[in-house]
Amino acid sequence: MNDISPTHPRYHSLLLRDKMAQAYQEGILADTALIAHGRGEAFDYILGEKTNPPANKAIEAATAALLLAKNPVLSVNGNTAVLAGEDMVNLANLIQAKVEINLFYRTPQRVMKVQEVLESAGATEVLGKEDDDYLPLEGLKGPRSRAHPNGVHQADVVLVPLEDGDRAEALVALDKKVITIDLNPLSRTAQKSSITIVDNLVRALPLMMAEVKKLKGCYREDLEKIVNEFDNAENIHNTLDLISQHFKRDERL
Ligand code: PTJ
Repeated sequence: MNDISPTHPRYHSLLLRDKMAQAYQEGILADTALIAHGRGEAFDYILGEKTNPPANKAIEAATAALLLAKNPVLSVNGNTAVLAGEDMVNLANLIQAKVEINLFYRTPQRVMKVQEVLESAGATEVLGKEDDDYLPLEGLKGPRSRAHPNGVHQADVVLVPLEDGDRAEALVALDKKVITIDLNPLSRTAQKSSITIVDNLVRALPLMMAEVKKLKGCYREDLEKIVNEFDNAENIHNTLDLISQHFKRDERL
């Protein structure tokens, strides 16, 4: 771990970089994980490294959808496990969701390492392990098409942070409500998902847990109203507006 001063203006971002670099050395992450992280950092910088109003709106809708779900599943890849494994497990416990590993660059070694991260974060049941049964997800090829019969395969609502576009699209085509957390509002995943939270995973998950506590006592009709009134395309459009305002503001520099 590098010695980073808490007074450094990019302290939190540098801490996360260190965590990712360390996890890469330990073989938890895919070879391209740091590139994906860097893309996320660039968008986060443009978004002011804060949770913006459209993200808060999506967080509310996503939480309502998860509370309404019969079989909610939280899908975890390498980046998600390293950046926010504990928050994913805590959120799953809070809403009684299942946790399932799904890796784009799947190897038995990485699956075991991600499983270890989740178990040491307190997960008692992890699906998608190397020896687990699985059914292929229609419309997808390769290892990422693996879906646990009691997990993603039968889920009605799936949270897929930092997902690839093909898998998000395939899940939507199977009539599942797909919630993603992705800092890039232009990614295919962001555009194709049912509810897109354009925010950093590390900020969005604690806010989702706070929202669960807020919405837990609500009537189903109130939760349904929140979900039905949410317009993902409009919300992404509002995020893109924020980004363009950011650039206009900086024209003076
Ligand atoms: O562990 P694996 O094998 O499943 O591989 C995981 C990665 C992330 C490497 C793989 O799925 C991949 O290549 O993803 P992409 O296609 O690069 O997409 C990752 C998306 O996540 C990009 O749109 C990034 O902007 C976004 N992103 C990166 N870091 C964050 C993020 N979004 C939210 N919070 C972040 N911290």
